[in-house]
Amino acid sequence: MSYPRIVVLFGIAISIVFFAISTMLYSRSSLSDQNSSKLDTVGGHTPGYPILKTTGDILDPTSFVINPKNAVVDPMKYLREFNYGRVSTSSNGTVIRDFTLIASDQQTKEVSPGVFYNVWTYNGTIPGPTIRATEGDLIRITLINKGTKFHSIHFHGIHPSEMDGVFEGIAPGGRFTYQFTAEPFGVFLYHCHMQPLEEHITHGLYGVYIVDPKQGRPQADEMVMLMNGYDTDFDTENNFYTVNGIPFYYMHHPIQIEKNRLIRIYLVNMLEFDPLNNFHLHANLFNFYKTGTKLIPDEYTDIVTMNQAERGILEFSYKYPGMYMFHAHKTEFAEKGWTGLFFVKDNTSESVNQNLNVTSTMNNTIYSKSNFSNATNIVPTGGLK
Ligand SMILES: [Cu+2]
Repeated sequence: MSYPRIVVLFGIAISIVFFAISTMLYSRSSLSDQNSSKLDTVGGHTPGYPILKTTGDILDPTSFVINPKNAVVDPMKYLREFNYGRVSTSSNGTVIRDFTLIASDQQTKEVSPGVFYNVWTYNGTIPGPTIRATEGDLIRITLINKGTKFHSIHFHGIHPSEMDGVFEGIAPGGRFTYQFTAEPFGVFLYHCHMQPLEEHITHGLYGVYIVDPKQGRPQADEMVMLMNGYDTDFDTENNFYTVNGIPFYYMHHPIQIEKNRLIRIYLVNMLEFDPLNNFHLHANLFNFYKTGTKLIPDEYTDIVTMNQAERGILEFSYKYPGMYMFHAHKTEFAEKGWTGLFFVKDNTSESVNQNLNVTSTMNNTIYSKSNFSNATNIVPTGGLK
């Protein structure tokens, strides 16, 4: 046997032994790792599944520290704030409601802790103020454009062509008064309709418009929820998803409601770029009134899915006290901010669930109402109930 041949055979033998030993060691370490805590931390997922990719987005921030002055909105105030306008009556008895909306497009606001974004707003907030009237009222909305681009307001509902806010843009420095009768009753939206449309919408020029039926609806704890998103890196995909303007806000500040009390949510989907969005309620079901244009519910369910601009009214009450989640049942949206909590209180026994209110007490000081009322850039529409 020649010398080189011995070297080759010896090399092969060494390789086989090395392979056998390493295979044995690998399988041993795999087994032992299943019992160690090492793999438990892989993206929070079961070993073997891909690690959660965030494309650099911030997921639920553990310390929620937006300075209220920098925030796009105070979500707790927005939740139950309905603007009824400056009210007067015409000679024939028609109720007239006057509103003022100021469009701006040069502010930079914090949409998630540490993430600043050029917001375009009506009256300084995203979403813009909720406008509310009763069917048959005459609505007059004066838009003052304090921005640098053409803007308009396009209302959903029934009105003449020239009040549709589509063909005539309001120039920077200009103003225009939209005037129409509130009809029919239901939940609607308004938004800027200037081109490029997706740019004007994704930057924040939208809000909710509610028309009440003449006979009213049953007494309830009423709230508005508008679903949106923010594309903070301008790739026409959203990086953050929210209900009422700030990701995860209601996770850190649960919405307090009472046991057995009727809750009514006016829900609107304004999400740009993603074709669908939805709302799922935990441990409960709700009556759903599509577009709110009928007094008989269309569905009794725990989830409703909407395309952009779709909306409806949800009615429910909680039978048991405690903390309940609501969120988009599109996991990506939920994990990027569209998640919140209801804290159902049993007023008949105050002590129940005191210890459940952990997350809300944690951050109340940072986001207190008094801090928000000091914010100077929020413009009144001219009428709160
Ligand atoms: Cu616009």
